[in-house]
Amino acid sequence: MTAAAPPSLLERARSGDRRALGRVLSVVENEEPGAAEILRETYAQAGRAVVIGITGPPGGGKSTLVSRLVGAYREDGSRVAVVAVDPSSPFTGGAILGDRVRMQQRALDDGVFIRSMASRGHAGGLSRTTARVVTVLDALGTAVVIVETVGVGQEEVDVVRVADTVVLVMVPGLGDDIQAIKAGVLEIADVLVVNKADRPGADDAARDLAQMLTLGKGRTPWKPPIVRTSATTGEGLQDLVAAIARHRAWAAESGEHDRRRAGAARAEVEAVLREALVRRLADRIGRDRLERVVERVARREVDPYAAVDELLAE
Ligand SMILES: Nc1nc2c(ncn2[C@@H]2O[C@H](COP(=O)(O)OP(=O)(O)OP(=O)(O)O)[C@@H](O)[C@H]2O)c(=O)[nH]1
Ligand SMILES: [Mg+2]
Repeated sequence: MTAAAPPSLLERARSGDRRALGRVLSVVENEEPGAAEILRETYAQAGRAVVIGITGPPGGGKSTLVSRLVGAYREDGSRVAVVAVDPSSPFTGGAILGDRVRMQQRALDDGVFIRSMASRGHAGGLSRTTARVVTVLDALGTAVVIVETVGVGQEEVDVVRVADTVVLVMVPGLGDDIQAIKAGVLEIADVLVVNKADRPGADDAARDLAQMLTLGKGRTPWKPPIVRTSATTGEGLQDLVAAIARHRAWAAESGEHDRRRAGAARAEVEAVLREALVRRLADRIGRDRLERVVERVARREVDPYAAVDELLAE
C-alpha cells in the first residue's frame, strides 16, 4: 500500500477531475487498499456540505424531483452531487440505470456529479459506505450532496440517516400503503412531500399524512411541513427548497444538527472498533482454531454462543 498514490488522485479529484473523483469514490466504496488513507486525508475537511436525503416508495418521482433540486442548487454555481442508492437491488438494477438516463441532462453539467450505488458487495454495510462516499464528496468541495434511496424499509432508513435533512416523497392514492410506511420512515422524515400533486387525491394524501403526524411521538419540536410538488412541471419546487432550508436553520439553531452528526460519528467509530476487535481476536484465536469451531457449529455440535464462549475462554 503506497501512501503517495492516493493523495495525488485526491488532488486531481479536488480540482474537479471527475474521473479521479470517481476513482477515489470506488476505492472508498469497495474498501480497496488506500481507502483508509483517503478517509484520513479528507475527514477533517468534510462537514461543510448540505446533505439532503430523499426517500419514498418506488416510482414516486424521487429522481425527477432530485433532478429539479439539482437545478435549483446549481443556480449559484455550487458543486452538487447525487448519490443514488438502491438497497433492494442485488445488482446494479434497472431503476438506477433509469435514473442515470433521466439525469443525463444534469450529468452533462460539469458541476454535477452522479454516483450510483447498489447493495452488491456491501452486506449490511451500505449505510456506512454511503456515509463515507458523502464524506469524501463533501471534503472534496461538493456544496450539496443529495442521497436518493428507493423504498421504505429499515435499510433505506439507515442509509438516509446520513442526511442533515430527510425528505420523504409520497404520492396521491397510496391509501393503506401510507399506513405501512408509518412505522419506519415517517419518524425520520423532516420534510414530507406529496409529489404528483397534479393528480387527483393530493389533498387527501396531505390530510392523511398530517393526521399520521399528529399520532407520532414527536421526537423533537420540529413539525415536518407537508409540501405539494409536481416534479414534472416544477410546481412547488421553491416551497420544497424553502422547507429544506427552514429545517436546516432550525436544526443548526436547536442543536439537532450537532446531535445527528454526533450520532453518526458514534456509529462510525463503533463500527470500525467492532471490525478491529473482531480482526484482532480472530488473529489471536488463530484461523485454524476458528475454522474448526465454525465447522462444529455448522454440524450443530455446538451452538454459536457456546462456541464464542469457548473461543474467548482461553
Ligand atoms: N404526473 C406526474 N408524474 C410524475 C411526477 N413526478 C414524476 N413523475 C413520473 O413518475 C415516473 C417515476 O418518476 P421517477 O422520478 O423515476 O420516480 P422515482 O421515485 O425516482 O422512481 P424509483 O427510483 O424507481 O423508485 C416517471 O414516469 C415520471 O415522469 C409528477 O409530479 N407528476
Ligand atoms: Mg429514482
